[in-house]
Amino acid sequence: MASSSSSSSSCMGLIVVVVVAALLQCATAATYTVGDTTGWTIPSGGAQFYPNWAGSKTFVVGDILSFNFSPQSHDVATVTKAQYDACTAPSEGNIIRTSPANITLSTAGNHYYICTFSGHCSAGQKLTVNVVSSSTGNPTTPTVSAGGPSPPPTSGDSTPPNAAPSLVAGFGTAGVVAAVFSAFFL
Ligand SMILES: *[C@@H]1O[C@H](CO)[C@@H](O)[C@H](O)[C@H]1NC(C)=O
Ligand SMILES: [Cu+2]
Repeated sequence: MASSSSSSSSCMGLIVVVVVAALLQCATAATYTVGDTTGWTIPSGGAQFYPNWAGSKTFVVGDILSFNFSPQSHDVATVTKAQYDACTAPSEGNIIRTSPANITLSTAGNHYYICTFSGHCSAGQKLTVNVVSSSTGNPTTPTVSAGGPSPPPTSGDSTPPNAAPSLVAGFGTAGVVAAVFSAFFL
């Protein structure tokens, strides 16, 4: 009967949605070595070094920042905007002391990193990157009309702003595209 055919068809549609969504997520992932050959250090070129480095790039959800540094002299701390602005060290759980520190940019919005060694951040060893949800350059977090789950903050003051579930949101965007695709072709 038509019901069994319909059931099989919608199952195929779901598979297509998942596969297409996965492909769209993977297609744009890139790894960026922070500071390129300079690495992660007090920039001899001055405080504009890391803003200049980041400003020449477009970061997409899923991309990876690879910080190369000497662990005896530097670390990488994921911080809030307030901590970034004031060069305030976060709690220990947000500090990486091994190199390379590879950090996946899993949410859209602004992300902030500093070195917590005394004086380094204020001397320019600080990085902020603006992460967009897709390579088509939508800087705003897409609307999650399906009401995706919102993960609770891991800790009070250490959770960066814009901790929206953008991976879920990105999947949602891809899912909508795939759903339209499957509606037409299945
Ligand atoms: C970090 O990223 C670098 C550059 O892509 C890579 O060579 C290295 O293996 C990665 N390290 C870890 C622990 O993932
Ligand atoms: Cu440092």
